[in-house]
Amino acid sequence: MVPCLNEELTIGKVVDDFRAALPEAEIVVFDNGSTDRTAEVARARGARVVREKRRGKGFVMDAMFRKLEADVFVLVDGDDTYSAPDVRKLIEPVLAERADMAVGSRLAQFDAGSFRALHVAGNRLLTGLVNWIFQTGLTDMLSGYRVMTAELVKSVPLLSGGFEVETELTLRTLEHQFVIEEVPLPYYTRPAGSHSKLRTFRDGLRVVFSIVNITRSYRPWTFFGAIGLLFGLAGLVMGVVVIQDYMEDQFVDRVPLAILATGCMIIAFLSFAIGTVLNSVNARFRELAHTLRGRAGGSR
Ligand SMILES: Nc1nc2c(ncn2[C@@H]2O[C@H](COP(=O)(O)OP(=O)(O)OP(=O)(O)O)[C@@H](O)[C@H]2O)c(=O)[nH]1
Ligand SMILES: [Mg+2]
Repeated sequence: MVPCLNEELTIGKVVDDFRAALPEAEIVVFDNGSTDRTAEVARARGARVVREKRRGKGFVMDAMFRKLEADVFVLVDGDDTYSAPDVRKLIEPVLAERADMAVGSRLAQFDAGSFRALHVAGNRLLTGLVNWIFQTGLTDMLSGYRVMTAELVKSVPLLSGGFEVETELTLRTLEHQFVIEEVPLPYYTRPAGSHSKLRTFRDGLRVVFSIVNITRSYRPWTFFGAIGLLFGLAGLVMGVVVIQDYMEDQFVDRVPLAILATGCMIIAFLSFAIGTVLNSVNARFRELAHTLRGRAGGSR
């Protein structure tokens, strides 16, 4: 599966390289109505071309996951930055049933110009945040080179439309208790004249929001606990001052501070309460999902 938007320079080579590396595979290019010759080139090289109306890599991946049937799914960008000859290394963990998803991690070995300024640091920061919140040990959460089982592709919903889709895919995969294995693979530079669709700050922010949103839904205790802790500590500090003030002469001089401390404490308790409620709701939903999967004859 190759998501493509205006990649006429590279798509031909990507299709050829993957045909050579994986002759048994069907190659499907998902195009968002490119204004260049992407679809034409892909078709001429023997790939099936599927058109997606909704613009955005996230929408395209949602369409791929819903429309295609296969035993094993390989996802790769159409900009010729990932290594086709290594595809079997990436398929191996899935075929050997060690993992439900194998991710080509780019941070082990990459060309000097392959990442733009800030992108390595940004990726490390975002991946680190996810590792911290979700207790994982990933090295490249944003890779576009992945191999997945059919079971995973058919059970992970992708709702985000843009470049935050890799984040969403990674986090939902973990939430569904699928196993991810990373394989260090090379990452090459986009050839001269071809253009990235990624906008550093806009898409970086969208990734951050997507991490925050998914944390709120999947780890409510972490999310609301953090808010509660913040307000609780603030309320405590202010409350201690007010209590000391009262101890001195049995009279509260700092009434506004007392009210503020109370407000903070109420917010803190509310946050903890919301976190606890959502945590229980989540737990019951997980039970339900587990049961349903068992009834459907799933092997998990
Ligand atoms: N169909 C479709 N494909 C897209 C869209 N946006 C990006 N793509 C494809 O998704 C792949 C990744 O996009 P890139 O622009 O290379 O983004 P990136 O690899 O995250 O960023 P760089 O490191 O700058 O290359 C490429 O094959 C794009 O053609 C879109 O809106 N529709
Ligand atoms: Mg790219």
